[in-house]
Amino acid sequence: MTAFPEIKSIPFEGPQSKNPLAYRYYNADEKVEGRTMRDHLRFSVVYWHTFRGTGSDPFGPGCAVRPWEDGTDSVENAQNRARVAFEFIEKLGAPFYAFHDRDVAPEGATLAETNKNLDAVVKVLKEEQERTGIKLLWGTANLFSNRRYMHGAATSPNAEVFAFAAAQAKKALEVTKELGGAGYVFWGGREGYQNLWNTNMKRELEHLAKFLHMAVDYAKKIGFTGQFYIEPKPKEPTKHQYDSDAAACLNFLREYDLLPHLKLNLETNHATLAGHTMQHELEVAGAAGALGSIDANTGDMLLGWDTDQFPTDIYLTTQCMYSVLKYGGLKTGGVNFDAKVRRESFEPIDLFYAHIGGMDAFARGLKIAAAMRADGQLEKLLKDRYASWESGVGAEIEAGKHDFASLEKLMLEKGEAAANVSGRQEMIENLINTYL
Ligand code: XUL
Ligand code: CO
Repeated sequence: MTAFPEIKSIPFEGPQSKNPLAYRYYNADEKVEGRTMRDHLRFSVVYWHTFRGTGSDPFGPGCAVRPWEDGTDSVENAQNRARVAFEFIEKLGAPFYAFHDRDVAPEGATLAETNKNLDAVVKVLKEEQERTGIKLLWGTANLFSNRRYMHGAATSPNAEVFAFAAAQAKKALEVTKELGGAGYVFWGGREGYQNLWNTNMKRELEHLAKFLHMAVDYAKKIGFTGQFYIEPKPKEPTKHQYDSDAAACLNFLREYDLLPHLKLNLETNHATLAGHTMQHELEVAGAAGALGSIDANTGDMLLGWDTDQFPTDIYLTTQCMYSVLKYGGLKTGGVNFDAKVRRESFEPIDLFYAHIGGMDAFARGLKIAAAMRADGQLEKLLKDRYASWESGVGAEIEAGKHDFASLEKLMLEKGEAAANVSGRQEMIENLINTYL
C-alpha cells in the first residue's frame, strides 16, 4: 500500500527546473561553508500539522482529503498513519521529524491505557526510523488540548493537574529517548493567564520552573542526553503566555537556574506575534549562547494570529540562515516546519508542494547568507561601525579600566565627543539586495 503513488521521490533538478515536484536549490549533498546542506539545514517535518491537520478552522470542520485515514481514533489507524508519515518524509528526503505524544497515538480512558497506546505506535515509529534512517529531531508532550489542562499544566491552580502533566512529560521523555530524539521541546501551551485577578503569577512561575527542573533531573536519571528547548510565544491560547519571547524566556531560565539546561526553539510566527522579527529573536538567543532550533513558518502580516504558513520569502530565510551561520550553525536543532497547508489546499499532493517550497526557500537563504559572509562587505561595515571600541578609550572601557570619574575627566578635557559616522542603513539594505 502506498499513500502517495504518483511520487517516487523529490529530486534535485537545479534552478532552471520547471518541475513543481523537484528541488531547485535544496541539494542535500552540496557543500556550503564546508558542510552539506543536509547537515546545515536539518529539515524536519512536523507530525501535528502534516499528519493530524484536517483544515478545520473556527468557521468549519476539517475538509482535507487523506485517503489513508479510516475515520476512527483506533491504535491501528494511528499505526497505519505512522507508516504513511514515513513514506511521505522519505519521499520528500527530509532527515528528521518531530511530534507531540498525542499526535501519534490516541488517548485512552486512563493514563495507563494512554501510555499503552503510545507504546504501540512508538513501536511502529521505531521500525520506520530503522527502515528509512529518518531521525527524531525532538519530541514533546501535548499539555494543552485535553480539557484537564484548561487552566494550564505546570501552571495550573489544580495540583493534581500538575502531577498528571508531570507523569505525561515523564512518559514523553522516555519515548523520546527510546526513539533516539536529538531534543525535547517545552512550548507553553496554556502556561499563561487570561485574567490577573484570578492568577497568582509568582506561584505559577515557580511551579513552571519546578516542572522544568523535574524534567532535567529525570532526563539525567534515565540517561537522556538530548537538548532541552523552550519555545517562546506571546499569546494564543492564553492572552499572555509566560514564555512570551526570547528575552522573557532567557530571563525566566536565568532566574530559576535553568539556563544551563535549555536552549530556545524559535518560531517565526511567534516572533511576529510578539512584535519582533525572527531575526531579532535569533540575535537575542544567539547573543546569549542559547540559539537551539527553528520552528520554520511565517504569519500573514494582514492577519493577527498564528497562521503557521510555509515560509517562501527569501529575505526571511536569508536573515534566518545568516544568524544561524553567525552563531556557529544548528547543532542538535534543525529547521522544523511547524507549518500547515491552507484549508483550501486539501489534497495530499499539497503537502509535498508546501514542504518543497519551504525547503527550497531555506536552501536558497543558506546559499545567499554564505555568499554574504564570503564577500565580507557587510561584516566589514559592521566592524567599521564599532571601530572606536578597538583602541583608545573604547578599548579601555571594554577592558574595565575606567569609571564615571575617569570618563568625566576625559570628557572635561576634550569638551565634546568625537563626531558620529553615518549608519548607512539605506546603503546596507541596497547591498543586501545585491546578493538576492
Ligand atoms: C504552537 C506551537 C507548537 C510547538 C510544539 O504554536 O508552535 O506546535 O511547536 O508544542
Ligand atoms: Co512551534
